Amino acid sequence: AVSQLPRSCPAMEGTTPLLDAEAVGDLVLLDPLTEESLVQTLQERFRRHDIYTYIGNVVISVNPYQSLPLYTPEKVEEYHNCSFFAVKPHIFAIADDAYRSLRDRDRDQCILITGESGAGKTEASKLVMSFVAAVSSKGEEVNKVKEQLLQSNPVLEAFGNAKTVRNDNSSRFGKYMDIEFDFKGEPLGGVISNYLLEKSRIVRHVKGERNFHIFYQLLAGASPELLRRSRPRSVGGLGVEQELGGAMAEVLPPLPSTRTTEAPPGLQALRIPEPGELQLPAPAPLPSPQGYYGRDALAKNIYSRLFDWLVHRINTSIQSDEQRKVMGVLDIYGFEIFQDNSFEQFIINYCNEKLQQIFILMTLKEEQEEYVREGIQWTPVEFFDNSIICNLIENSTSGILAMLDEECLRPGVVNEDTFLNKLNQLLATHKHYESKETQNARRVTDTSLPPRCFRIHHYAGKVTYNVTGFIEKNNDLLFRDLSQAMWAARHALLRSLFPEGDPQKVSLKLPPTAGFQFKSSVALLMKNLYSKNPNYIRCIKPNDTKSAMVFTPELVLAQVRYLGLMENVRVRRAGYAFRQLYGPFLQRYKMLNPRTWPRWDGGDRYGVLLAGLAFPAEELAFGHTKIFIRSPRTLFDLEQQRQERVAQLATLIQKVFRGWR
Ligand code: AD9
Ligand code: MG
Repeated sequence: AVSQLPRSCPAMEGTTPLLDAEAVGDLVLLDPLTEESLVQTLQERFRRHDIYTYIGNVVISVNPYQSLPLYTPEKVEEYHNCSFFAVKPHIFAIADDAYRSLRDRDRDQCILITGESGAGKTEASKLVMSFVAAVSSKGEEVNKVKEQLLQSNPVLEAFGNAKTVRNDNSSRFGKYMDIEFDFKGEPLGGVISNYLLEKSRIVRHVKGERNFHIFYQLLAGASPELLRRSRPRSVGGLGVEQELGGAMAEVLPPLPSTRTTEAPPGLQALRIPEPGELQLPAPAPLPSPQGYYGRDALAKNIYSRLFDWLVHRINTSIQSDEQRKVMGVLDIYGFEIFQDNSFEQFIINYCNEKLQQIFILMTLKEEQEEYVREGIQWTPVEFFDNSIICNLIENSTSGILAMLDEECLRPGVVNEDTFLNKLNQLLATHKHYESKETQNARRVTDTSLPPRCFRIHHYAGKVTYNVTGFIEKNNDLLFRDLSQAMWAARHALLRSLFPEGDPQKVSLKLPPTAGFQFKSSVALLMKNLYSKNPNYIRCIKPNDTKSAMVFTPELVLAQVRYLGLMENVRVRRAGYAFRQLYGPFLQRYKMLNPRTWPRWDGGDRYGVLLAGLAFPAEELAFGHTKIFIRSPRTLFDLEQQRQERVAQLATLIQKVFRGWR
């Protein structure tokens, strides 16, 4: 009988996907909130293939490691112009919300995607891009732009991704892409910035991993005849074949001499036809350690500069002259805690520390702005401010990076021991810094901290860094005669990659250190992000075996910690856990009050409804357009009452129908 009811009857409306009692779709509504309940909820949802969960407007995405029917054209349609509360949590819902806000409210957006290696960041960034491409308007010109934007992914992945133990398609660089739109919301073009390519992979990688995809693709795609000529296949679409083709021919020969534990198949085939040509790049006799160093530094430099050039080249083809509105998508390595952590982890974790800082600042700012907009009293929230840790690393006089730079520039014998000593002296009392020396001074005996190490208490956990290699990696020096040899190359592109090799332009100034460059680009990125409306996608890897349907709670818990999700929930519900526009709220709960349902008896409906619901006064706040509910429990009470009422009504209606028959 119930199936004959008119569609608009409230008794027919299901539970909102967010208020699913066993596995809430929004963790802000989790009650009680503990690490355990949070992980359990994610697990239960994962079991049901509900891989997306919210914390307010933050999406958590748990990698399903299988293809789920979640991204079909029908799904795009479902989430396009969707009402956030009426549909299941989804990455498309966030993309849609961001896109609409950009198009209709003229607010620049940024989408920040973080998570550990293999958690699904790159897939998420591609889903966002393809959703925006699908819902924005069509037309020949626009489609060409969209195609170019989407096509930049495979090119960058070929050169910047590699198989690692964690991920078969691991991005070995950080990427930020601004997609530019006109005032109607049509894509015009884009700009890509890249961060910290893992160039050491060119000369060394661990067993079971591979070098960058491009080398295998070149070899797999080339005919024996082509291989003999060392000319690769075109990369298609972006008009870079000519320049790149020649460049790769120059880049390929040095590879056989590099130390890879697993030589890519076929690389041995390669010969240097005229060994005489090696005379120029090998001008100075060096003891073997320096010789190896010079060789590796050259290979790394050629590749990383080529990668920068490629990004620049893609930018020149996708950049538009005008831009009205921007949506930035950031796909960057998450926090890393390994057995051995070195300079790279230090830099990556610094970046994540900055992202956490901006996350807290922006979430609080956004909350505050919403309260002001809605005319609601704002009470400041207690939260952990990680500025102290950011400062420990980046302060321009006493930060760890500054001290490292100082050590790198110091004349005379420099080594990491003097660097560590300096840190120990200057940071002896810093709450977030620890080493064997400071531990001794503080009379802490912790046998887990090895020599030559310092430990930082990051927001996401304690990480022990070994200083070995810090100075060399930060200096990142290329012998001058090598850059001069490259500058003398006949190949125009190769030559252009080494402008400092021009003997006319010999400068006595040392190039900026790797740490300094990274700090500056992070600062620029933060400034850029801060000017935009943030949207977050937090990716979680459910297991270490890339298996579908396996959820390892301990692994997830560790990520929940270093993604700062508990803090995230706390900040989100610091004021009011739940908010909704009056219209949908009234629609949902009007049946709870005989004065608002089935017929409204006049007057202010919200007032009438809420007066009838008998809430403690401090549980509610009334904004200009939204109602705010302080604790999840109140909302669940309300939902409970609604469920009971729905059941009651259903029985009643069935009785009536039976009476008719
Ligand atoms: V890394 O830091 O670049 O090493 P990501 O980028 O976080 O890492 P990636 O997006 O590359 O991870 O995802 C890893 C693999 O997980 C993909 O190659 C897919 O096989 C799988 N994956 C990720 N997201 C999804 C998804 N939404 N649906 C199905 C997925 N499979
Ligand atoms: Mg990736």
